Amino acid sequence: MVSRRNFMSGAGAVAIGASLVSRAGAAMLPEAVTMTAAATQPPLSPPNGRPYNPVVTLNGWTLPWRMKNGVKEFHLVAEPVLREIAPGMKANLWGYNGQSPGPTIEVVEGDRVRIFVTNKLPEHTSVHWHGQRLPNGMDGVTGLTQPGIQPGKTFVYEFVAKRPGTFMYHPHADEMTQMAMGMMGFWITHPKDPSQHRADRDFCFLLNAYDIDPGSYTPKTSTMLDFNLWTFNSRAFPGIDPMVCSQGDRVRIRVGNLTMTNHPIHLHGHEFVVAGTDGGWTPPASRWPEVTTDIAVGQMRAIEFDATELGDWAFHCHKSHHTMNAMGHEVPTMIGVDQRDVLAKINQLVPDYMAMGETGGAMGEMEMPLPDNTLPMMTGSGPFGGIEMGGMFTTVKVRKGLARNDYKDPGWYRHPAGTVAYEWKGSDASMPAAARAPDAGGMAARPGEKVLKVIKPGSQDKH
Ligand SMILES: [Cu+2]
Repeated sequence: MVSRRNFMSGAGAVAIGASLVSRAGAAMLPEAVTMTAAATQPPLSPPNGRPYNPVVTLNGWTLPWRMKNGVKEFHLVAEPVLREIAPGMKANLWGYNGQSPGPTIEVVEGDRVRIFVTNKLPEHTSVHWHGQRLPNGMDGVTGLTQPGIQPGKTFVYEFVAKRPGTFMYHPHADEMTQMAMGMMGFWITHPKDPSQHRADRDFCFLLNAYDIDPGSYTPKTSTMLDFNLWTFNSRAFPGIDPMVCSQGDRVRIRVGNLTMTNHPIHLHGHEFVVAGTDGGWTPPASRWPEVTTDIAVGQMRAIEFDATELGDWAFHCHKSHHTMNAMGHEVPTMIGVDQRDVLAKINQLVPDYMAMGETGGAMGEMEMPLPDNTLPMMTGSGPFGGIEMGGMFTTVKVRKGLARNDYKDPGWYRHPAGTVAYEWKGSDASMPAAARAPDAGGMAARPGEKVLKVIKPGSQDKH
């Protein structure tokens, strides 16, 4: 899926001697590799340079480089892209090298890195290397440390990746627009000793958010709070791939937040520790077990756990509106409202109208006509029916005995007999007292307990 569209552009078809190749090469940009797919690509094992254990970018990929006189050279192209948010919805975003977010850049502690940035956007841009120690003039803040990169121009950034850890990149130029359009990417600096901070599976992705009206394709860039698409790496569930692990693996998940609000990220079935932040690796003595960690705006967290428990474990933002998609946020609460009469009247005027939620939401499996190019609010189905989730939701799938580099979706977990919650089929009398349904008057009393009748203020006046 990697296309080499600009490969050796400018080299021409002239046979040249070896000594000329390097001189011609010196004037040539590294190829601008581009990606056409939104699926998770396999880890890029380093073909040259110092060894490291590569990461897997969720619904993303790692940018290839070339080595030139000991310098790692990358070529980022800032450009408009068409990103599939999930099957059934595409968005006109801005990104790098064919996708939003841009490709992950992976280097090794101590590497000298040269990044060529070509601007194919209709306005100026820059790239800020979030979290890096570098010369001030390489920090990428338009107006402050450099002039903006004008459309059609290429700038060069060069620095030594001094500190191992997890970083991000994004523009510091017309940020409101450029971040709202999806311009961001991940940066990993691996430790120079590959036996340090080792994980068997090392995933990474960015949290991002868009405001795209149902039926349209381009984000509203002035939105400050009311986003309607909450995404991992510009993908919404069920478009987000699972994170596949082998039982017993040490698993790391690195998450950066470039939305405009915080996200409490929650893993089911396992406890994790926060092993890294934007500031670097956390000292082991400072780590405590968590099942949810809040990631503030502009922050990065690397969580680690042992994948000991087999199954399909939910992994999601714990803000319930962030596990929803675009359609249906403006629906009034109808719990307890008998809508039959009014529905009959509305249906004479609007034949497709559906009454919603007399007994709750129940929208996960609802089929209603949608405008083109949008995603229903709660969607995705599993082996037991509708999952009723969208947005920032995926699964960690733990299976026995997977090969080290096997990341393909193993399908749904097959639960051993007797390990799935089941319907009670016995008699009411054989149920523990606490589990019996309350009678109409209020809470069921245990033997010897008094039932308090509560009279609310005002309720007596009506008699
Ligand atoms: Cu969230």
